[in-house]
Amino acid sequence: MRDASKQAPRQTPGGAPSADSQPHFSLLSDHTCSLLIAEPNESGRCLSRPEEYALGLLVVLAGCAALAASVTCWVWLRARPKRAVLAPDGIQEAGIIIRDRYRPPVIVASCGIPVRLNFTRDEEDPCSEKVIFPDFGISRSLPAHRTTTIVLTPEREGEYLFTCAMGMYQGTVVVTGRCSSN
Ligand SMILES: [Cu+2]
Repeated sequence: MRDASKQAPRQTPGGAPSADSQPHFSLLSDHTCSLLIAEPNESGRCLSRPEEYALGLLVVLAGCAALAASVTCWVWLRARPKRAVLAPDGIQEAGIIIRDRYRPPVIVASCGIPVRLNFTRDEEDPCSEKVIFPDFGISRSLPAHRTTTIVLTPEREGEYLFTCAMGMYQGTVVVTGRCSSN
């Protein structure tokens, strides 16, 4: 829409064009506008400096908030635990992909039922050649690009760490629920 104020140059009372023959867009008075900021913006509004700063700050804050939210979301998705699913043979089962880390890093399992963990090593990084479950006395070699199955039977509630040989990759089996043995 054409701004009615975008009209012909103002005329001085005498009829001759004024020295300031630029079209005048401002909602504020010419004088206020020129005091606060040199030029009106495209929408025809004359934004004062404080207004512009506030707007800029708002944009930056909104950007930061959006970034923080997406980082939180990403971290949450990455660390989201996976529950082992009861297989037809009565054993709980979960798959873990190894690529730069254990994916997912947390497996939730019920107490007193054997847990079958299928490790698929999707890399050749020597870091992940072995997986170690210190609490179960298990140390197993994992051939690259293959799935290796490890079965453990947690008898107590708790968190059981598993790592690569150097401890750089870390995962946890979280055992919950009533343990039949105690
Ligand atoms: Cu390692």
